[in-house]
Amino acid sequence: DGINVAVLGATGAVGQELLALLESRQFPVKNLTLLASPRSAGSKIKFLNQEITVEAVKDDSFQDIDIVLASAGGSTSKAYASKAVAAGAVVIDNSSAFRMDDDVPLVVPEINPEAAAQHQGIIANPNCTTILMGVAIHPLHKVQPIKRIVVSTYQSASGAGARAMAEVETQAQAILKGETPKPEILPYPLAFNLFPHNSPLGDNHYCQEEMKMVNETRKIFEAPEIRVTATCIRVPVLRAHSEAINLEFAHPFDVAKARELISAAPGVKLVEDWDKNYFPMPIDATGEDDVLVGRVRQDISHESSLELWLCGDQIRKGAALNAIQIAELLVEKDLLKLSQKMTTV
Ligand code: A2P
Ligand code: 11C
Repeated sequence: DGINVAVLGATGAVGQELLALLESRQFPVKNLTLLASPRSAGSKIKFLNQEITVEAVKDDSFQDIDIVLASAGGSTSKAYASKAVAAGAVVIDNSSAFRMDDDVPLVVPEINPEAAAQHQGIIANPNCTTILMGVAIHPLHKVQPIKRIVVSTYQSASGAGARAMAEVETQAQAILKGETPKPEILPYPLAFNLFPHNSPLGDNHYCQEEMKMVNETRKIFEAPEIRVTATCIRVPVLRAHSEAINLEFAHPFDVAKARELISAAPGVKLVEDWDKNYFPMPIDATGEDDVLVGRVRQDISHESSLELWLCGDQIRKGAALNAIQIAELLVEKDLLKLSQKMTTV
């Protein structure tokens, strides 16, 4: 008994974290298949007490697989997700390829676990910035609907992958030696610098990363009326993202009540020491499952608005942990074979 799991993108930053979480959360893995590009085929990765050989993903890689955890980029997901579903697997996809498709649930287990039951073979994991913001603000939205969100992000290198993280470290070392390294993975120097997110810009002058925060939040909250504006910035931090968030409500929201709700919410930890001026920092959030929230305060410029600040591990709750929680939900609620049932009925 157990679940046959394939990790697509097993050699990447998120893939590695997926494997660590499958181990540490004792996910009931029967067989584990590790898939990546031909570049990594033949390399070995340790899982529990086994050495597993990485295979180059192929159309027929998904026979007998129950769950595919995909984190190998949108084009790889587009190429292989339908093959995996046709072979009877459920794909939990970390890319942006299917998130806004009507027949693909976009799930954050703390917010909309019920949406997972509607899957037809693919469940999408939201963008990291959206997940982190969602778990922090949904507890307030449930009590009084949010009218408008103004968010600014401070996004770590991990969001651009393992090679971007390595580039920031080597860049910093080179700069300290007086050299001027040429960026290779990231578009601009990131060490001792920052830049607006480099995803493609739309006609409205918002980049794709910013529009993900707008559209995905509305879909997960099932609240198309929420107005959202985002400014996304890449900062020289290795793996935790931060966000400054302003929430506007129809009526004033008691700040003490907001703190209470955030403290009690799953997946979130209130971290604030107003006397010591101590609030969440990316180094505190690194390696943590919870999103750290603090500086919850009344907006002095608007009576019905609150301000808050958060830091969350981009690779964990922003990606791998959320995907594993979805996998756990599928097992717990017996939702794995739903797609097969639907096609055979
Ligand atoms: P590989 O290591 O063989 O390149 P990250 O986001 O940390 O850069 O990781 C990306 C992951 O996606 C890696 O595991 C990478 O494998 C995998 N990947 C990238 N392109 C492809 C592809 N065309 N087919 C399969 N896997 C891919
Ligand atoms: C970043 N959030 O930090 C991005 C990376 O849609 O999953 C992940 C993009 C996505 O750059």
